[in-house]
Amino acid sequence: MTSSLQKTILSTSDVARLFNVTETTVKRWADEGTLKCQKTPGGHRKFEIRNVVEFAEQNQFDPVGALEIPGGEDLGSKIQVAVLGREFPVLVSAYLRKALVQEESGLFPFLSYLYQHCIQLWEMHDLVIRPALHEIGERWSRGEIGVDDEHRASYETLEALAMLQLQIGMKSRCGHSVVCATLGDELHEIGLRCANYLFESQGWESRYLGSRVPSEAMNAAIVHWKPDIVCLSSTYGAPADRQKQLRSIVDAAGSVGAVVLAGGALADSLKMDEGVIETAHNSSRDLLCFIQGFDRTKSGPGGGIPRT
Ligand code: B12
Repeated sequence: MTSSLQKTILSTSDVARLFNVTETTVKRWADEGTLKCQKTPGGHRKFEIRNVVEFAEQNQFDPVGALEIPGGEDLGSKIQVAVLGREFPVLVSAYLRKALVQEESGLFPFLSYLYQHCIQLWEMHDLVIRPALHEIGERWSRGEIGVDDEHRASYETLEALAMLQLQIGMKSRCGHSVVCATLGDELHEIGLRCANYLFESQGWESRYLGSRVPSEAMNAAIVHWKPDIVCLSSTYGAPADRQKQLRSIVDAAGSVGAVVLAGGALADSLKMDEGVIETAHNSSRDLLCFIQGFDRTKSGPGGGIPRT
């Protein structure tokens, strides 16, 4: 049975419930074409979640009703209340449970549920996933959970983010491109994935190289693809090694006029005296502001970058 948490298509009554309007109103929106819908052979209107979210954004409608979470979800009613009240600490606890307790329904249905209620991608990254994984790191360092739990939670998170991305889909291409990679021996990749999906959701073409890319391969990719931005994420590793690799990346990026943008826990230690590198942005929210204000013609140190 498909639960509401797993829905990718909403019915007329679901949409009516989300916005606290009658089904007749939803049908009118659909028939007028303001809210995109498909009709089943039986004539029922069906709504793709991405279209409902886009409709809500365009009309500045906030969901005021939470979709049902059927039986079996211990946290069901708490999640419903939290998603409407944007009580992020409750959503972080729910994420943690789902990441650590095998019997709980998975992380993708949960993220999808948040998306259905118009919680934005950057909010999921910065206010749910990041604090939840931070807590997992704390529990691991206190010896309360094993490395296996941490690995599983990471894997499930990466998978859930990928599935969510399929559901959200891409805005039409904006003509900009980015190369995404981590530095050195770095295995921490979730922050980079968040950045990658944010770029894609804004219509950027992303060449995602992931972690442990040899320096020469990374530089060759930069020179080949000539991206507008080289996006780096750094969490762990010896400063001297990172700095050396960074120097060569900045040179490669400079040769094609790309801006180098770094984030992650160690981003601040990546500041360079010279070269085009931006480290002022260290969250998905900042990154979104940056992407939305990006203007390659003004690129250069600090160029085209709105300070928040
Ligand atoms: C998951 C995890 C792992 C996973 C990574 C799996 C994967 N595929 O990514 C695994 C199990 C492999 C791992 C391994 C290790 N880990 Co680890 N890990 C973590 C953990 C729990 C979560 C990190 C994470 O994904 N966070 C979620 C993301 C969303 O947050 P984020 O990375 O900060 O990204 C956000 C922002 O920083 C920003 N951002 C990130 N990148 C970018 C880029 C740009 C351009 C912008 C604008 C923004 C931006 O936006 C993101 C969204 O908000 C942290 C705990 C913690 N406190 O962070 C420990 C942690 C980072 N790990 C740690 C350690 C010690 C290790 C190991 C050395 C353990 C070991 N002894 O083997 C190895 C190192 C391996 C290596 N060579 O890299 C320490 C690091 C301490 C330190 N700084 O020295 C931590 C802090 C745990 C701890 N409490 O001690 N780890």
